[in-house]
Amino acid sequence: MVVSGNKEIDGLPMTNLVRITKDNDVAVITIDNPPVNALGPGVPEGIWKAIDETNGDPAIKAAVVIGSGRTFVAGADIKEFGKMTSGASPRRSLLPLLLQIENSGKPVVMAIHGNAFGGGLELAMAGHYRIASPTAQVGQPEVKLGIIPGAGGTQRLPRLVGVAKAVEMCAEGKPVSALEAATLGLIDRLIEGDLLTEAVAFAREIADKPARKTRERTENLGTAAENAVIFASARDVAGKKQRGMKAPLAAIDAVEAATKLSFEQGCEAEAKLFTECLFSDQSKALIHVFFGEREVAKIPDVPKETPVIPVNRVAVVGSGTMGGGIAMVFANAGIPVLLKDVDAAALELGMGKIRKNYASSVQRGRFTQEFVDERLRLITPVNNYDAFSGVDMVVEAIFEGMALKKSVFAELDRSCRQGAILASNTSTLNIDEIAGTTSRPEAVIGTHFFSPANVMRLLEIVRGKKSSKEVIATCMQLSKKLGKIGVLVGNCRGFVGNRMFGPYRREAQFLVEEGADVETVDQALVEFGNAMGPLATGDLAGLDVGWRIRKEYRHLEKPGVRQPFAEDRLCELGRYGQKTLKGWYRYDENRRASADPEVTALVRQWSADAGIPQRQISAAEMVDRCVFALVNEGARILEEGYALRAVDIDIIYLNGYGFPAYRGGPMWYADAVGLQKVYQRICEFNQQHGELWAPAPLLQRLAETGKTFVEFDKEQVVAA
Ligand code: T1G
Repeated sequence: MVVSGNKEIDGLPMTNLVRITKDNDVAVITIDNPPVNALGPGVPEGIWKAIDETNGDPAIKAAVVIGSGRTFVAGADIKEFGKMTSGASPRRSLLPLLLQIENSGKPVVMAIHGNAFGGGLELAMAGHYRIASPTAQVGQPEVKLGIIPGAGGTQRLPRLVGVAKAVEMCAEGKPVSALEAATLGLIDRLIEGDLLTEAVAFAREIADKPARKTRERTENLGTAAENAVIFASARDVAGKKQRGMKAPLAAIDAVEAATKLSFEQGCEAEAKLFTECLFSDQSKALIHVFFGEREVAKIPDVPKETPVIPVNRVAVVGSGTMGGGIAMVFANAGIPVLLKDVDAAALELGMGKIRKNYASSVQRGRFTQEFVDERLRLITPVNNYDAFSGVDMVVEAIFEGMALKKSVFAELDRSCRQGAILASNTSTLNIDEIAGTTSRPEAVIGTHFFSPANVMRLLEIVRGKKSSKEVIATCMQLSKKLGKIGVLVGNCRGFVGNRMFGPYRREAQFLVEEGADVETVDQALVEFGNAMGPLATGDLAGLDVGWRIRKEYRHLEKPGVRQPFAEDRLCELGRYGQKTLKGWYRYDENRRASADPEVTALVRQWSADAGIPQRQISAAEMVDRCVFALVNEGARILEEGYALRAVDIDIIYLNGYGFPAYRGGPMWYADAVGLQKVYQRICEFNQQHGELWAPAPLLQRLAETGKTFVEFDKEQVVAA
């Protein structure tokens, strides 16, 4: 039974999610399910009813399907997936609806603005024609949720755009602009004017012409020989770019089915693969990530309505690697930047790096030369604070030293207008102490970018004791404009990400000191899914950075507690990592790493001197030691309130530390392993290695009461 309107269908409350109106001889079917017209309960039924009405009305010659509000259709309703995996009826399945549209006796024109994603694009492909606003985007992003298109997308898309492009779109999940879609044959016409008016005119134009059904087209399906090459290369790319993920490979299998089977059989193959993916742990983790990325934007005591400060001009102090990268981030978002350094020589060095960076982006085809020229024009090098009175925000990105930072902030306090945001990119220093040197601590906040700033998506926004709500709201909103994911954290040493990274890297060192090989430790974590091993990461960042910090904070270390020594000793030997071509590994002039027997010999000797027993360590223990160290510290951070939710920690780790998205982040991973198991393992490590492994009280409590971090987060929301 399918009806629309304000009725109840099989116990489902119905609102007016799909409207049908008539423009003389054209039916206009409007999907109105804010915010993104997801195909949630009631929408497919409504469209079905509207198509029936169109076909039943002799005065109607064609139909237009259009989305109300900001977009066409963003796909199936992701919130419903949990219900599907727990066995709800597939009654609302989209496949039959799409066949019904395709079989419609009257041609159906899909009019796309905003996004046609996932089920939205599948819906559009079942129409006989697609027209779009030039700014629209279309795509099959399902792999990002750990699933594949489930409503014929893998079968219809290759029929429209060819096998190679369909494989790319389904396996990589990247959206395609309407302009590109038009050249691919996915969009029949681009509409500059009013979409609905033009769609109705277009529908009239094609009403009497024979309409083609996408599923019956075969001309783009290629030959077996051509396709074999395409699929082999796609599997190769997926194995490298999406290492460890199952959905991209399933998506490739499904598109391959389109080239080998009939449409109906292909859909069956797709459905089987879709179900396998939907029930996988990877998909649950990735859906957690999808909602988590949106959740982190919600700050309980900084409501959505909080006024924000317009940020139209900024300044960055310090033109080193971080400062230069941050200036590029602002310029890429179209915001003019003053880039300040001490003198012309320092500035020329900084600007040179920026130019080089942009040139390589042009070379790799990421940006056009025009785009880069325009961005470079937005960056003005300056060697004094004279023009700072005209900026809305400053990001300080100088060397990590408190005295120096304080003098910069005192200067900013003198030079900047009241109301401007004074941000520090510090990764370790106390924001409140920095704020204290100004007459306006409410304007001071931490904006901790990750290196390389123009590439990494994470932005830790560090809330000082006095940071105002306006300043926080502005930075959170700005992060989105800058293409970053902003996560609000509290002001503790290392903030959230680096505070957890300390114990993680500490354990990697311990493992080597206990007898594991450097590359075996890294390999274990890479196989777990991390982008890089912990020791190789140290070499990349520079081992001397941590060494210097440790020296500064040595007085805070508790006597008698085990501390790693290998990295400090490597630094004493001048082995700082990649920059000295020697660290945990040795590097050739192209910075290609190889194992260094000298390091093995040195560590073995140091361990023998320290009396550390040497043993065989399994890959599983290596992963537990490093990852549970993250979890334990994460639990402390949560309990102390420096992160708002466990999911915030997950989002930090996925976007700033190369943690595999398909594992959902360290806290989600711990839930998936089971907190009781994690807690037990941490207790074992505590016995073996002492106080550093004292279990976090929150972890203990959750484990003992059979709860999860997800449940902890829900309780926080209720409490707020
Ligand atoms: N289902 C449910 N809720 C959704 C949703 C969806 N598909 N898309 C967005 N939302 C919510 C989101 O959680 C947020 O809620 C609000 O809408 C605004 O989103 C059958 C199986 C469309 C580009 O993967 O990429 O189709 O936080 O903040 O920046 O084969 O949302 O306000 O409460 O992101 O303007 C495939 C996912 C589904 C698209 C808009 N589709 N969405 O971005 O706003 S699977 C997707 C997006 C599928 C078929 C398969 C983006 C967007 P809240 P937002 P935005």
